Amino acid sequence: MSCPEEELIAVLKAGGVDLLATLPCDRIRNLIALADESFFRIPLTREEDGVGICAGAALAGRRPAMIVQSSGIGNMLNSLLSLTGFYELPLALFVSQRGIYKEGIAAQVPMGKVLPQLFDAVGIGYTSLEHPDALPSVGEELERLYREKRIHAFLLSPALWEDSTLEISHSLGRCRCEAVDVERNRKNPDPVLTRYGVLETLRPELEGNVVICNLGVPSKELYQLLPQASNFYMLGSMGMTTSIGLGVALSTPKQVFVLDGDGSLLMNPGTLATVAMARSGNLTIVAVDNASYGSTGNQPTLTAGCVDLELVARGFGIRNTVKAASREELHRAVQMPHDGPLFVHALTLPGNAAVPNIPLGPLEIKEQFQEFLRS
Ligand SMILES: Cc1ncc(C[n+]2csc(CCOP(=O)(O)OP(=O)(O)O)c2C)c(N)n1
Repeated sequence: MSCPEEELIAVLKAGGVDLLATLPCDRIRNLIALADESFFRIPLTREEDGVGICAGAALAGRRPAMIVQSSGIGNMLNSLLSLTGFYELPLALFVSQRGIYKEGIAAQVPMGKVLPQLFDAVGIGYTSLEHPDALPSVGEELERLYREKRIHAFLLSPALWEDSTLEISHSLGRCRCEAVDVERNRKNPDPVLTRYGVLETLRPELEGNVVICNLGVPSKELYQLLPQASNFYMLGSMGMTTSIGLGVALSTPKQVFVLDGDGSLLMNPGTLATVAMARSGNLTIVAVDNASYGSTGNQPTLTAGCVDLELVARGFGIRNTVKAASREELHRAVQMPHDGPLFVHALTLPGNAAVPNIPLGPLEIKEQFQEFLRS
């Protein structure tokens, strides 16, 4: 029996960690699920937010830690340096280091591989953990970093979990936030389709048009259903779907569809304000809201409880918004006449179709997409 996840949680407990801020990665889905049972855990919408929360907690005397993916470090760097490091506050970072071991997603390599050099360059100490035998050393380092009020990163190789016998059934968790009593502009229709069902339904409208698609399973599902040159499949850069779509819409007269996700939009909601300001009439954003981080194990996002993405879009100034759940509502929604950008809040059930990886590299995706734009 080997359970490095349980061992690591035990080390954190013994080290006095009393606040955990997390954003999921597929490789540490079991670790995060386990952490939920043992810690006061804050699920984040953006990794950088966790740096602020942990700084506040450290100011108040807590021993905070974060569990994130290597890509998330890119979102955190400025705050790590100009807040946590600058004020000499302690923070333990547990980083699922992608791109270094049996990596299936090429876009994980650029950030994951350079992480040690990056930490060297900015003066953040780190320990690479590749085997469960190394876990006991985490405790000593934890004690040191809280005593000396430093940031220290523990780089968790996917090899660490390779022989784990831990089995956790990933039933959809509940969002713990209180449902805020926002005045809803209309009743939310009940979801009936999964993300795949939404894409299947919208296939006739997407066909022949520019489609910018969210990373992870959404892009794989789109490729499976409608592999066309006018699709831009995101392979990384979570949070950028709508931003990319806006950039394209501002630069072509063609119709542009964005297929975004609730987790990704919550990572960069400010883009909706920019969309409202830019007023591109050729832009339709379909926010596929399955109330979860579907691609990394269905961990609930805050749309499961207190966030209504349509109200968020309206609040940022997008005037043409609509909710849709059924096939009929979806067709009607995307055909709605709109004089500025259109925001379709597609309420869906969680769940991923069993689809393979996209057999295209970034340059192939780019070149066929650019050729379509020139046509
Ligand atoms: C900066 C960053 N943090 C975390 C991840 C890991 N990650 C990849 S996809 C994903 C979930 C995206 O959720 P959502 O946008 O709701 O789409 P869904 O898969 O649910 O359709 C996460 C957390 C990442 N790729 N980049």
